[in-house]
Amino acid sequence: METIYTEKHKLRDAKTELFGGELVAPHERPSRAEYVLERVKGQNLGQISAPEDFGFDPIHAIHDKDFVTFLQSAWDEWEAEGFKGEAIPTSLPARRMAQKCPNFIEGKLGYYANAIETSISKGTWEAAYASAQVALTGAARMQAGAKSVFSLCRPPGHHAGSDLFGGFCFLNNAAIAAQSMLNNGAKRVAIVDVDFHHGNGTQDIFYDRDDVLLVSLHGDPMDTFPYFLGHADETGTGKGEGYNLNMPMPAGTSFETWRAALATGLNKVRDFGADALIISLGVDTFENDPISFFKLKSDDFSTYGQDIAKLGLPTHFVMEGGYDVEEIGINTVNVLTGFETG
Ligand code: Q9C
Ligand code: ZN
Repeated sequence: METIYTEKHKLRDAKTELFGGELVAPHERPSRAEYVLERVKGQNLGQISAPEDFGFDPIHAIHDKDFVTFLQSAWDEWEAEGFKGEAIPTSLPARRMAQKCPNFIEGKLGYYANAIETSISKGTWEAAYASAQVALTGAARMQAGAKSVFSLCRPPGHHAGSDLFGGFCFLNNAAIAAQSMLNNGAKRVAIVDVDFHHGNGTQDIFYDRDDVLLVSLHGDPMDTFPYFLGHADETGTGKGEGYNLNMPMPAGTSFETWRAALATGLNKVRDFGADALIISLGVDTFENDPISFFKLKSDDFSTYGQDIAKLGLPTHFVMEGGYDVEEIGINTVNVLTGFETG
């Protein structure tokens, strides 16, 4: 399987994440992608290629133009104010508050945030743009007939909505890849999000559509991030009704339970008649993940990679979360090699 990767991910190197009331070193750090890359090389997964540049059009096909402009200029605007720390909002438009975007950068940050752990730092935009281009290059490979491809995206994307950032995400790489496939001839694309956290951004983007099926397996949002979306009764709206399947699960969920949910999700994908499958591949379901509560072991990742292969669909793996940095290379590549042997 070919891997798409660029060193530009290293430009996303924030110093701070708001966690437990403290500013800590971010869980979403450059070494994550480097561990995965090393393992890809060590296991001879296949060729490693640099992304092509598809420009802004495929990004604007998913994201609001003003939001994209905001991401591009946020750090410069923040720095110009002389603030000492990294850019985080302090005031958010909560229930019943005006939806007008303010002029001042601190207000803009609040307007566009769906979570505030994620500081915007110098280089964040450049890395997020490159990450989207990695996913677009993966999509182009699929369109050219590849059976599978691995887009080693960083920063991740599934918490980013059309005009929202947060949860370590800025641009929704998987959604951008899905839309690009549709714009280039695919009729139906399924996204199966196996990251521990609910893909709230992806759900928001495709909620009223019947050409993208979203299946998400995740920690119950009553008990974990992102808290406000991801419940089982969110099934889609309008013509999108029935094209969103959430499977929230409780703390301590075993692989056996998780695998049964995956089987349900894969059956739904089969019935949907997808031309192509995108896996939002977060490996924070691992038992030792520092911010999650499922109990998957390293071998389980190989097993579910095989389960996915049994669908027989062209499959694009897009990297999302996973924070036990030492093990994420092993767990990620186990899914990919499991898929290849399945
Ligand atoms: N107490 C992804 O996996 N904060 N994002 C969690 C834990 C945010 C995760 C707080 C977690 C975001 C792509
Ligand atoms: Zn996650």
